[in-house]
Amino acid sequence: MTTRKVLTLTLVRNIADEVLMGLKKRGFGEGKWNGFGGKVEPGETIPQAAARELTEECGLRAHYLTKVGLLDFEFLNDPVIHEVHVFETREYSGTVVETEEMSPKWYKIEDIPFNEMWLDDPIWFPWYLKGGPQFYGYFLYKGFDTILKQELKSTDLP
Ligand code: 6U4
Ligand code: NA
Ligand code: NA
Repeated sequence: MTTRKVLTLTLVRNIADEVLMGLKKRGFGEGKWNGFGGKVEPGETIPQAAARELTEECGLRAHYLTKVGLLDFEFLNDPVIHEVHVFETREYSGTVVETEEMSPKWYKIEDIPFNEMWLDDPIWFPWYLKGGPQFYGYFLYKGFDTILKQELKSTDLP
């Protein structure tokens, strides 16, 4: 039987149009640059989890979160589907700080380090960066270095 693990992923954009990426220092995705996020805890909404994880991982407080996409990840021979809710914030306060989990850095769009990110990121990130409509993505991984199946389409998120 498959189960779903609900996660958030938040991308921060500044007025210079740079994207804040975090180098994950521990746990799932260690050594990869990524947005900020984690598991939704019991009793919180998905946007609340996104806001909490953002603050925990890089110190910023989101004033406004926009839903940009939904990603489902499956790993071959693993019954757990990772359901990742992707948000963007352009309105936030606070100071970017390094945390135990993440080492944050602003990237110009042309410098985003795709070769040190999840393999699926070069597929859906450009869609996000162009400001396209909300997207739905599905990726089936074999291990962490091979994508066996992929899908990316526009959708309307609730
Ligand atoms: P802790 O250690 O509790 O703070 P936790 O809440 O367990 O962290 P974590 O850090 O494991 O969550 O969450 C994984 C993060 O990685 C989430 O933000 C979602 C993101 N993520 C997972 N798979 C991804 C993938 N294939 N591509 C991607 N982001 C992914 O871009
Ligand atoms: Na996390
Ligand atoms: Na967490």
